[in-house]
Amino acid sequence: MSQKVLDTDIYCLTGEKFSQGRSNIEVVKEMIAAGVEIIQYREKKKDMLEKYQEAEKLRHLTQEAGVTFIINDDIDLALVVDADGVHVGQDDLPVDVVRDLIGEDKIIGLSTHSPQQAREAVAQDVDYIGVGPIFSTDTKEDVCAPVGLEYLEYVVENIDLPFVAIGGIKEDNVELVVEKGASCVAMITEIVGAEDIQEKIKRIRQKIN
Ligand code: 3NM
Repeated sequence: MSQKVLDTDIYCLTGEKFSQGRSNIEVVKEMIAAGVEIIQYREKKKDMLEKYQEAEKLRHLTQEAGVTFIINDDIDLALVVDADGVHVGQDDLPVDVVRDLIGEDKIIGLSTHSPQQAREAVAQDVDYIGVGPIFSTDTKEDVCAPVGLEYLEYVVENIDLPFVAIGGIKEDNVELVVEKGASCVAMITEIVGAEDIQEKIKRIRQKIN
């Protein structure tokens, strides 16, 4: 599973407060219609009942479309909606504990922000890592300062794990990230905040490929 998990160009995440009044459901339908192959449900501020109800709907939509569906942080939620995996951060439960809970067949993604964290991830049972924030971003609270393209270069050269570049990536800087060797890029605001999400994804894709 791990070799194929990020075998795609764009990794989309939800973020309802940046979605110009559209619901996560509407936004995800647009992402799917645009041909996105991996989507992460990320809602830090909603209560669990609302997250459960949304994640259930998104699971059905993604399943019908054959889209990989990842849940941010909540292992219990990932299990109850039968998501394809979970994405955790450095301050969440340790990866071996997450693996015990979620089982062998699910994907585990881990956010990393430094060469040391990337090296540690290699020694753990993760299927892919997030590499960021590449550029400055206000989307994630408490995120560290941008690690820039340097950390990305380190990962490209030294780390044998699938990875996705994230943080402040936009249509007009995505080429820099791709030039450094990223083949999969994650974006929140640039996509969920776009007036025409499908058109935005199409243009970003043209730049990546
Ligand atoms: N994780 P935007 S940066 C969710 O560096 C997230 O691990 C990051 O949002 C990391 O595309 C980030 O709007 C926010 O900048 C990405």
